[in-house]
Amino acid sequence: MVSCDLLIENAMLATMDESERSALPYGEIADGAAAISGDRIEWIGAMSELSSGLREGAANILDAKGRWVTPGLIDCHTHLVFAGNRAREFEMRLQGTSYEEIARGGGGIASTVTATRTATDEELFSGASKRLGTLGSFGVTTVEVKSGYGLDVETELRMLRVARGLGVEHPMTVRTTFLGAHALAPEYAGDRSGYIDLVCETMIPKLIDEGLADGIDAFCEGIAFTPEECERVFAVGTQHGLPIRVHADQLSDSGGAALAARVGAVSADHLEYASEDGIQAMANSGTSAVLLPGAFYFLGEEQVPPVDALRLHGVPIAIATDLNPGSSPINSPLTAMNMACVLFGLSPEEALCGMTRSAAKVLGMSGDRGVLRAGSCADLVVWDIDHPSELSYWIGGNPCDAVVQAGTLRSY
Ligand code: DI6
Ligand code: FE
Repeated sequence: MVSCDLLIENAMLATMDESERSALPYGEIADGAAAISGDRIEWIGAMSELSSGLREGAANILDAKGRWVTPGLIDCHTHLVFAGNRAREFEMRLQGTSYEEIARGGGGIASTVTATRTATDEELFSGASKRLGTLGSFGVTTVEVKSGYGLDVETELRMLRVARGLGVEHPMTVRTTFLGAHALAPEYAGDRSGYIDLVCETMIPKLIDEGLADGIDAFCEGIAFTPEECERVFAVGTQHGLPIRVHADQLSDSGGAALAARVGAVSADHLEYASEDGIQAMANSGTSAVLLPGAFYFLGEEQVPPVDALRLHGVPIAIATDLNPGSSPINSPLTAMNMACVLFGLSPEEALCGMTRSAAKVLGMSGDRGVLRAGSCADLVVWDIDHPSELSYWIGGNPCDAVVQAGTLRSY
């Protein structure tokens, strides 16, 4: 007897699957159905091709009533574990002080570091939990979470443990990234290489021992670390098999894109100031771009990332919130998609691809997440919209009607 645990029927499917028979935008299958068994999509296609046996054998049926169904959204770049907020610095910036000036004056990332170090694990967890819940309410099923507001051994490890705990407590998939090289720890002012030693020789071995990180990242920038300093960190990460991410060329052309290519990074993120050569190098090394329009918007930046060059060289483009208290206090993937369209000139289809298929690639989950395909993980969202372009169109509001996470209907 053919059977499945859940059948979603009468759905407009935006499969986002390039290999899908449908050559239509969004990998559309009109009047479609998806049969789910366990945590997998067992079958997906047009209602007209659905076998009567599969329908009769379905333990549960969800009638989408013509609504759109997409893959679960993937936020592949967040800093959602932190304490405090930086609303006072926001006021200062509005009065004319720049983000870099605040950082160089001891504020910025350093002020979140102070708040994070003094917060208890419970405080860190509950703040991050709320933010994760909000992302989940917008159809996010997979989230990447970075450390980087501890900058000492104990707090970096605590942040990663809290992030791991989020994945246990929430019905969402959480991937962790170690970002010890986010800023110079205040104790190491004047001893940059001493801090990089601490990251490489103490922090990384400890987090590897505890299995706390799925990837490694560094902030390559004038106010953070040089390409050479980042490379030292990445060399040790690579020894331990951690995929590399790079905060690259956000505020200046710091050679971040070229660095990402050189070290074989899975992604270079931000890229506002990336050079054409850097983009070409990324294409050659198979490095994806992650664009973070929330930070561009909130910092009032003017130089947009080289989207045409990314397209021209065939570099996959992911979009993420960069959710953090300093440069991107944005808790909605849909608002980030809207900004990617309005500020960076992406099409709504590119923006949705950026929050699904391309984001999955960045997290090493190609094929399994970010597309609706037989055999892939059953993370799906049912939306109250007439067309998927609406996901990038509305500013505010939340058309998310239902989320299936790994085959189970989720309550938020
Ligand atoms: N770039 C960013 O936009 C965030 N981190 C980074 O490397 C900002 C983090 C912060 O200001 O707290
Ligand atoms: Fe970031």
